[in-house]
Amino acid sequence: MNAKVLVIGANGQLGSVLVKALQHRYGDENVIASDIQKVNSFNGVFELLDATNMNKIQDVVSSHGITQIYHLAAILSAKGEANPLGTWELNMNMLFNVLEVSRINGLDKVFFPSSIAVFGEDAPWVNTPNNAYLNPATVYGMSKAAGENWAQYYFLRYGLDVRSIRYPGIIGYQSLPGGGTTDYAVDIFHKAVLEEEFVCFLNADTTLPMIFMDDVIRATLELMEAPKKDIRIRTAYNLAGSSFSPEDIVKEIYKYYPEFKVKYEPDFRQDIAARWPKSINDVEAKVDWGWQPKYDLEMTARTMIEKLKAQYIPHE
Ligand code: AKB
Repeated sequence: MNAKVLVIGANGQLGSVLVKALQHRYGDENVIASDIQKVNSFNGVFELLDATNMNKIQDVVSSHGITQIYHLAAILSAKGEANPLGTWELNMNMLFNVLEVSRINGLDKVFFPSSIAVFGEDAPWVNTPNNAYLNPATVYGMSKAAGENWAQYYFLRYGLDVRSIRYPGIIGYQSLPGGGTTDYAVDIFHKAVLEEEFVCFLNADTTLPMIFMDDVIRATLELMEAPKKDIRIRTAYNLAGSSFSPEDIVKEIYKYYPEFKVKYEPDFRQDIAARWPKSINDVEAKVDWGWQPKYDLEMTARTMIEKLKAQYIPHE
């Protein structure tokens, strides 16, 4: 049977890019993008969908004959701290609705993104293994750690084929992130290309795991298309691109903009970042479904600057 894919959270940093990749893969008519608002420029099939409403998810699944859901909607690490109980409620409620509708309708596959935010102070900070101890310190991280276990529960108990990746910070030129601790790593490139000063909310030497958007999209599709028997981890797979700090990015930016100005004004997001790993061991993803990243920092910076320049200054 042909895949009919529903993307929940299609307007987000990842969703907006993933929808295009899925349209390319399965055909525009087989990808239903959904979010709580419609973006005017969107091309394709769209449904207004608030994932806290299980009946509405059910309606969309029934009316389009959905076979797979990519559930990308969540409140991220930094924004979540403004309203811890509300964030827990929202993130968990949406996930439960997606899992239940998927179970009841016997969907083929579900994708649920996890994050490096599941790790806390007691995991090894360098080369953090997949099975490290999880004691997240943000409500977002707690919702992802719990969500991973619910994903595994639905697989073990009901046979629902839920797959998940722990995303590092995602850097892409196509869309803007919102509410995350790693958002600085996108904003800094926009400021560089606009030749404006950048105020960084992390310390210069705060190294975090990061990944380029094209690698993330490829990883997500590779995981979802891997044979079921190869998916040995039913919580979530660690995924690594490369690891770097604000000052490492600034060094790359200087190659293109030697006058670039940055000042460091760490805020509460520094405390969040300080409890996350510096680098990730993703050997299981490599062994189980053949994951290999392509973009290092140098390629990421070059591509970001080229693409953003073309967006901001199209005739140069
Ligand atoms: C965030 O910073 O909250 C996210 C993430 C690492 O999951 N980008």
